[in-house]
Amino acid sequence: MITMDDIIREGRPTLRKVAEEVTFPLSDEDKKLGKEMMEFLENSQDPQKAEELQLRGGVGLAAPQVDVGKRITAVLVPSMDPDSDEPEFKDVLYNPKILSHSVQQACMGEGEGCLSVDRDVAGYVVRQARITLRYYNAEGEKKKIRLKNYPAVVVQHELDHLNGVLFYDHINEDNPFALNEGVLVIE
Ligand code: NB4
Ligand code: NI
Repeated sequence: MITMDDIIREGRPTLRKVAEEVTFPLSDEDKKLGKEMMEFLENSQDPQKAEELQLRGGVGLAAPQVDVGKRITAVLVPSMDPDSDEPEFKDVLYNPKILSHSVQQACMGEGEGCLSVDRDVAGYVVRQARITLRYYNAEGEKKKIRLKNYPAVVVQHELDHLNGVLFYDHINEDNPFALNEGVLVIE
């Protein structure tokens, strides 16, 4: 089981490297890692388990964060509708790639946090509002999906990890809350 002790923090070299693609059929190791990463997110979103295991809440986790330099990420975006228990988006993504994106940009109104960064870094992280994503699932099936707003931002945060990029790399140092016109602020 993955816990906070398995998550490496900024300063560790793996977080700044470009991760390697996985090959298909997936090895048992790559399948197991994907499952464990999703289990971490599920536990982190379960108030009881998160408390017991002392987990920070997470909606995404990328393999480099557990010191594995492979292009694997788990995403679990809960539904925004409190009456639905169907997640907004849930999957383990192998070799994900953004095929195209909107001109429109978006950012989280609260800024972003990262399980590999033990401090608050304030500021807007401006990303693409909508993306067309291609990835392979654990069964090796090719998926092509469109995501917008919150789930699109989460996936872009995770893809950054696969390329050695951390969220604060995108924050304007001089004016962390500077925003160009037309950027959608996700509340
Ligand atoms: C990834 C996110 C940072 C910004 C937005 C948010 C949380 C993360 C990092 C975009 C992607 C992890 C991976 C949350 C959280 C809302 C949903 C459901 C119930 C608690 C949970 C809290 F925890 N970010 N943390 N940060 N990362 N929303 N929520 N809630 O997930 O570093 O690379 O459980
Ligand atoms: Ni992160």
